[in-house]
Amino acid sequence: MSKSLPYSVKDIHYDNAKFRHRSLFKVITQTLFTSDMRRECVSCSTGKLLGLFMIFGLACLMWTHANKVPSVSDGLAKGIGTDEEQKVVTDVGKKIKKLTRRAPRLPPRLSRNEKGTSGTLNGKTNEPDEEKWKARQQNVKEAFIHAWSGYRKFAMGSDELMPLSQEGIDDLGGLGATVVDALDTAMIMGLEEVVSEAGSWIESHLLERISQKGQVNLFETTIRVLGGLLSAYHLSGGDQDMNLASKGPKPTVYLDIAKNLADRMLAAFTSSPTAIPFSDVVLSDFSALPSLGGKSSTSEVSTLQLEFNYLSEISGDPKYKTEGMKVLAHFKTLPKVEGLVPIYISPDIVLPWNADHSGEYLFIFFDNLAMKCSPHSGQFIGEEIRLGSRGDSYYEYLIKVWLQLRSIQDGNFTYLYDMHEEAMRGVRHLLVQKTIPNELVFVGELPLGSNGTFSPKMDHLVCFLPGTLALGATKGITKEKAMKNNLLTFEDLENLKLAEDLAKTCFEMYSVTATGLAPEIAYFHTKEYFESGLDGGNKSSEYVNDIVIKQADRHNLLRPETVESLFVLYRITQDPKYREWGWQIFESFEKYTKVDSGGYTSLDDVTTLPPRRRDKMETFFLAETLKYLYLLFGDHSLMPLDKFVFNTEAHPLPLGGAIYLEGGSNRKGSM
Ligand code: DMJ
Repeated sequence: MSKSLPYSVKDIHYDNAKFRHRSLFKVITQTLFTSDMRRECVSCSTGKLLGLFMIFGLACLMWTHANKVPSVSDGLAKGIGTDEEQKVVTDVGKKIKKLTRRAPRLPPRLSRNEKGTSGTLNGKTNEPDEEKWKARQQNVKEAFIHAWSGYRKFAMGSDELMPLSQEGIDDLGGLGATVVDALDTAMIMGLEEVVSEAGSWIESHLLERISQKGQVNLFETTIRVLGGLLSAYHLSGGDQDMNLASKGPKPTVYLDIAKNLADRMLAAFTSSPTAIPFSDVVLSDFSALPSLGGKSSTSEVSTLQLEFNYLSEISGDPKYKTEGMKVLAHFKTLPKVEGLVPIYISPDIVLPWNADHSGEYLFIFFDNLAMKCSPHSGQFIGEEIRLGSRGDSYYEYLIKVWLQLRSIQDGNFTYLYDMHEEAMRGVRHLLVQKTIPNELVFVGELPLGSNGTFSPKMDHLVCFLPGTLALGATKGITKEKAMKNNLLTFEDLENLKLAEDLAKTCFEMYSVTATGLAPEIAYFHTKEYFESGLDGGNKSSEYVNDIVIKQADRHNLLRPETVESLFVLYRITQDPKYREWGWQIFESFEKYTKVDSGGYTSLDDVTTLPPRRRDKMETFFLAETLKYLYLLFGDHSLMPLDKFVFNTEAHPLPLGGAIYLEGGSNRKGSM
């Protein structure tokens, strides 16, 4: 059971005298002879000197009194003095304790700068400013309505909208992914009509689709469809035995469909010979298969647990959590590079002694039969390490699953917190570098090609990391509160600093381009790497020479990671600059990606004006990008980060409360 946060153990690493226990004698002598005092004493007046002696005398007096305090056993044996006397001795004891108390690990004070930027979350409301943000939040709501109406008009029931062609496309297995992904954003925004349309479609069509559809990707279906259903269940009051939605289906509809879907997806876990699930499932016949080539993405297999755990919680059936958590328990046992992991993993079996290791594949011989296997068994494949594609949400779920399980005091999973800490240390040590000439902080990749060196390349996907770092540092409460309560370790502060530096870089990836929108991938100017003529097109940006954007990486898919981190950082640091950055990004989306007839489109090249357009509105634009912007501009009491954990597709799941207990009953309704 992890009743308290694992802060105190960190103390022992600090080589700083002020963190160690000090005797009363040392406290007094150190107070008298600190360097400041010594400096003053060179010219001190007799008055000051007398003052010092008085303090010393008083302390000695208290010390003698304290020594007279009888021990508890003395008291019991002899029956100690009057109440009054006892009060005096206890007070003196307390005073001494105060004097000898360990100094806090870090001063619970904010710098003047931090105080100055606390904004409205501090309790001091700045009304005209709040009006401005309310209006901006309304703009985001209108953008969502525009996106939804395009989808509804041209693509209702398809996975995604192609806004230029004005038709739908099924790229995600044909489960109407946009409907389910968008639903909880509409609930949060209070858009009853959309909730009713999406909810009714789900009620009338989704079960049928699930039972008829063929192969879908386990990860995409979990984070978008299962995650969307679970969030809708919670937000409509399901786990409180209420129906909060005035329109649309009853919450149990979402839960029943979620269970049906997850029961089919369990095949990915149960068909695999190892703890690593297969990448795809065939929904119609409850079967599963590995990806072509047998490699699974590390991020995919480790980004299912928030959803499966919550489903166990609300359904009362532990099987989902059991299967999902086996994966992370297996990851715990695997060798890592300072907590960092390769981006591929194999779900295959352990190889027996009679395997031929000579080629790319292994051949196992049984009599005259040869069996072809991929070369590992539930082990990582290759040496590519990155926090971008195929690696990203592994690092996101370590801390989020820990937060989820901590909130139900399930202490069996503290290893997740340790893995998170180790990984973030690894990021800081092996992957963080600064650019030339302006020292932007970025997170690169390992290794570059076959020579195994660092690559100064960062996917936009990595921009989830500032949010994850900040969440891991304060566990969702504000930095101010965490500092007041002395909850931040030195390492937490380092992670927060990296979060803020990296968020700036992510924002500059937008502002350095002609459109104000980030490319899919950026390279960074370092001592070892630069290519001229590949800037973002905004010559007035201070960072035009720090960021290199290659031809093939210039697209923008309406991705959410940067605004997600801005939202989390705003909630945690209360620094209003994050809202302003978010607003600039939103304005660029409005200017260059909005399609008049309905919907928003991804772009082919963000570095030229007017930008070439692609023809797709990804589901995460409604599920994540617009939701995070709406929350960023809104009141901090909406979806607080210490009460909700967002899955990687921005579907909020409640922390604590009605969690299923192993071997026990479902504590439904105890939120
Ligand atoms: C989303 O589907 C999820 O956030 C996922 O983890 C990776 N990225 C896309 C959005 O960019």
